[in-house]
Amino acid sequence: MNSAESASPVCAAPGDELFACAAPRMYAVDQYRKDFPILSESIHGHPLVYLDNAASTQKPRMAIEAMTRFMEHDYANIHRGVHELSVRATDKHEAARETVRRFINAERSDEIIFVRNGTEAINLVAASWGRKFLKQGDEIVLTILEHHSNIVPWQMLRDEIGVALRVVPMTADGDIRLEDVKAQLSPRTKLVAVTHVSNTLGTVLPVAEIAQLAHGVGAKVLFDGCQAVARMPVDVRALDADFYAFSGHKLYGPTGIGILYGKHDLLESMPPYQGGGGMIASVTFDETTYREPPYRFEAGTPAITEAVGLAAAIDYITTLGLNRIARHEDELMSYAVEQLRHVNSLKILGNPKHRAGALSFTMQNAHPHDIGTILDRHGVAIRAGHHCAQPLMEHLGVPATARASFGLYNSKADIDALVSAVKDVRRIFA
Ligand code: C6P
Repeated sequence: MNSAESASPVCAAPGDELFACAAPRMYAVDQYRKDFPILSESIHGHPLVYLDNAASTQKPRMAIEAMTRFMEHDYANIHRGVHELSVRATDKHEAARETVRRFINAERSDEIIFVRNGTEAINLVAASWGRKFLKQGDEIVLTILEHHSNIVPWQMLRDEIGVALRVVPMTADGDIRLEDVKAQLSPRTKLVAVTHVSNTLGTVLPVAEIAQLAHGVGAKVLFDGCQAVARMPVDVRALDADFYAFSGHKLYGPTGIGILYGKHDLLESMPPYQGGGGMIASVTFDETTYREPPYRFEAGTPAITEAVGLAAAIDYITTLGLNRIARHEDELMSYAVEQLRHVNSLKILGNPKHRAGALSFTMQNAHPHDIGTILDRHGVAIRAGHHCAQPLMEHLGVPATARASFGLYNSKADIDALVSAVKDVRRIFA
């Protein structure tokens, strides 16, 4: 059974759009949960309540089985062999690229570069595009909400080249306003690199409008889509993204694989990021010439099995429908905010207009790590820490937060378990 067959109770009608059901039916969360074997685990004697999806999502059986099947029947290295298995593996790897292209509605599959994760995707842009096209005095605009992966590569470039970083502040609610973005733009702005969804406050940024503003001053845009792609339809052409970066493991796929999307003309103008096998047209000891994108940026043996798994995961969630997943998660978020608001001594951080995925909170007298540890004893997995967003933590005046984050398989019963466990924390630290 392939992933489309097994996950198709809802959107199987011919003519269904990629992201929307022609005839939306009930969101069958209990049914989808069965597709994720790990969700039937018990933790400390409790059924697992997995609310750490912003860190990494669990894997549907269809993705696990696709990888096993590939390794048992089709596995070999790609591009280099004339033998049957190498041809099959190459075909599957390229088919996965096409699946990703369709998923984010890129125009061409050679705009899809396989990397290790979202972090590597951003580093690739900094090291290749940044080094070639930026010079001292140029400016890169970020926001206060960024993950370290979308801060540190630009700081490294600042230290190397002398570009300046400008930071868009947020409102007291944790929103990014377009006027505040505009205030940071100037003819010196060469890149606006912002997250699509904050991994800490869950803020959804107005990225299409940000792209318009950035392009208005002649700058390129890079969107960090790590927290967006699994929970809302993403159309890189509608967003007019120049670059879009994300990880496979937050998209119900395996670790070790991520994606950099780049507009074709931009990629064509960029030099390689790493040298090695697979990315060259010819090599002599005097000179090397490089292949066209995306291969120019894919030195060495890539994560072949993982590409197959990622494609299966994308097939799975596409069949469920990204719009339906988004609506389900929006409902869960509203329910969670409503329930947690009533817990004494608990403070939810931020109140953005549109919050997706992640909900951060603190509790009086209890350190977030204590909260996380006690919740774990109840079988509830959340994350506690700075979430690789230390500048945001500093701005919020906290060293860390507790963070619950949702996935397509979470239910209101999971939120009830969270609230009940959080009340136990309150009781212990009262
Ligand atoms: N956030 C979390 O929030 P990697 O590690 O490369 O797969 O993803 C990095 C990354 C980049 N941008 C955003 C917005 C992210 O949320 C993340 C990963 C995880 O728990 C780990 S800190």
